[in-house]
Amino acid sequence: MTLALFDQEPRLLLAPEAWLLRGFADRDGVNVLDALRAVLTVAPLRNMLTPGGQRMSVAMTNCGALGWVSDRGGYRYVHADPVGGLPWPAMPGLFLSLAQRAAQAAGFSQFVPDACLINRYHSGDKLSLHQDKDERDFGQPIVSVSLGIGAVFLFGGLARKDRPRRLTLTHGDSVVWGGQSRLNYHGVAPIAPACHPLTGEYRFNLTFRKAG
Ligand code: MD3
Ligand code: FE
Repeated sequence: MTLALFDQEPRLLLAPEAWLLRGFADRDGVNVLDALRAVLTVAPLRNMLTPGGQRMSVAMTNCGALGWVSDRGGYRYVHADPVGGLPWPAMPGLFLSLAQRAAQAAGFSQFVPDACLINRYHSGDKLSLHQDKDERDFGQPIVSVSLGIGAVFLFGGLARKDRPRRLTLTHGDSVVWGGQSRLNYHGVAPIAPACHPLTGEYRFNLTFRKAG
């Protein structure tokens, strides 16, 4: 129970066409995590190799028609899970509706994601500064949903040298990046050890994209 007086501004403009929706997924958190657990039994989390041959600290998997993968051959979207060769599990209806509602709240009314990348972070895990540019149409926004323990998100500019802003993302926060901010550099600082009642020592991030 949170007193309304203590609520934060629910819709914060981070940059042109980039919105932070604090607590957007709060009411769906338990159900999203239930659906997530079902996905993970079909497509287990794994630590992918970067094209340079380094093992990523963040564990990843996907649901939806397309899944993002990285290996010695590079970054790409594929229809089948390389672990087992079967199609990625379908995107749960709740994931799709959550992503579409978040996109709508940020002014993107026609978002139909076909890919959901699932990232799991533990203490010390990080994601180096990068751009998301493996998708076909940069006119499509990206929706992210954070669950579990918090993270310091690094939000840079269009050039790698632009000093990133640091933004703490906590359970239920959603961010929508589109238009002029679609190709901004971003990353996640090393995760501090913490515990969340619903996810234990982990942070999960769902990233919804229209990849194909
Ligand atoms: C800013 N994941 O998997 S998406 C990724 O917390 C990734 O795991 C982040 O970056 C995470 O590629 C959350 C955040 C994101 C996605 C696209 C963006 C931020 C963005 C596009 C432009 C600017
Ligand atoms: Fe990214």
